Amino acid sequence: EGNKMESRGALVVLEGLDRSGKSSQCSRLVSFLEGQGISAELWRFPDRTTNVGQMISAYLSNTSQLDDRTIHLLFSANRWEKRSLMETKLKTGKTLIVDRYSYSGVAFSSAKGLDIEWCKAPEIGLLAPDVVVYLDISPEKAAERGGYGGERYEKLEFQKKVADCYSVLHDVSWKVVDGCQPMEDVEKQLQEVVLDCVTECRKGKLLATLWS
Ligand code: NYM
Ligand code: MG
Repeated sequence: EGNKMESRGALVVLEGLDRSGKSSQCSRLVSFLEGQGISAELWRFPDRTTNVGQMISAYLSNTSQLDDRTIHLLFSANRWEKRSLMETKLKTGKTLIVDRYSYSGVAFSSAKGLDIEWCKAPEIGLLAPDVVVYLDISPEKAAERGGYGGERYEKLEFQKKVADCYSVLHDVSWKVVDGCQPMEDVEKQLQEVVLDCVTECRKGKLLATLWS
């Protein structure tokens, strides 16, 4: 029998340009939390393991071509197909550290010129993160970091547009961490933000939905 009063986990989202250091920081964060006795899991979007995720992956690796709105909706569907599992995990006390979420969806698609409100619409009703951490790095610095992997979107000119779109989405609740600092410093700042967030959720902060 589970304890019905068990506190929920926190929904933590890391956002940023390609090569901003999100993926490394997300895994470090999960290890850190587990070391603190906080049950946590690493999630990422796109989740390439599902059927939808495989279509996205083929698009990103340029082995398939899709209309801009079509791929936008697939990215969104990839979050919708995980929504109920996400909610269950949070309610059973797991903290989820999520590498990209709806903000990537909106920033990357609106960087192509799609209307931002149109981009946000399919995200409405997804779970709202308890905290969004933006790993801030200039597109130029990101490009210098050992180059990109060669997927679609991994081009300096496009990343500049993505950075502009993120700055439009950005609100006061976001925690901005300077991604150019030494890895250990970024790590420390993230730990602080996330521990505070976990505490708030344990105290009963309600789970909300997008777009808020
Ligand atoms: N991306 C990611 C989108 O365009 N829309 C989305 O909704 C999400 C979640 O996919 N360049 C883009 C951003 C990345 C690319 O992500 C693959 P990653 O984190 O490199 O696997
Ligand atoms: Mg990538």
